[in-house]
Amino acid sequence: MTPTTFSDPAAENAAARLAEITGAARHDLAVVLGSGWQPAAEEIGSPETELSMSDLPGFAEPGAVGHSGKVWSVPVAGKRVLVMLGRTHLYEGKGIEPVVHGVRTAVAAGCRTVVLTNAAGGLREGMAVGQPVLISDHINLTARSPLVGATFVDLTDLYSPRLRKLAREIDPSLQEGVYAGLPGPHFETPAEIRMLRTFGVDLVGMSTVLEAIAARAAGAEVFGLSLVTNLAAGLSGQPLNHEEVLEAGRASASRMGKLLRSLVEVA
Ligand code: 6GU
Repeated sequence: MTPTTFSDPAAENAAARLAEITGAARHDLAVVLGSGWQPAAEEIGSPETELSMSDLPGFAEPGAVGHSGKVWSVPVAGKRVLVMLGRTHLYEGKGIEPVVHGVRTAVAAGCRTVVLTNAAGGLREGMAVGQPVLISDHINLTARSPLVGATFVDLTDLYSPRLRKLAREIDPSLQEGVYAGLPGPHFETPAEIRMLRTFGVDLVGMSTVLEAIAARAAGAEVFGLSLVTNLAAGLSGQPLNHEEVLEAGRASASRMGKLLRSLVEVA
């Protein structure tokens, strides 16, 4: 991936402060963890430094339940990994900048690779709760872009084929799917889920797509991993709730974390 001339003063500021607090001149790889993924972070490694997102300029304190708003600097296999425990969602109403500030800060801090994880509803026949799915591509249904002006960024192979291949070598049972990112915070109606299926969507969630676009535009290699925390509306006969999403995250966190650790080692 060719580094771009992209620069974002807010991200540069936050990256400078991060370097000051952690004493690490640069970080190599960032991992953004979604709802309920906190225990997965521990599997990646022990933090050398833990800070609050509020210690860094430009970060909104994440509001959603299950997000702690911590940032860890973790040494893994000779790499310096930036783990973000939580993210800002579009549905928090703070605008698009705080949603992408984390990945932009990571890239400004030196990260050439951005790993995005999330909790998602499964749409595809045969998908099971607790199943990890590699994101092969996305459909951005937020009607927003984190880019402004004449930033005509190519999104072919947005989700790195190289990293997806490495992940499948680590775990050959991993499936891939297309993730649709919606603004939320409500879940979809059963009719919307039927529509999304006809669009070729396998996974639905409320994050990731804007961060992936911002990370690519900043010149990073992007990897996306969804955990199916529930089946999408109308597919299970049960109503959806956020607690079930968090619970499924907790149940699968250690498996997810081990996979992320292995990927970070070889990425
Ligand atoms: Cl079913 N929909 C959306 N939009 N986000 C989710 C989800 C469903 N399940 C987990 N996150």
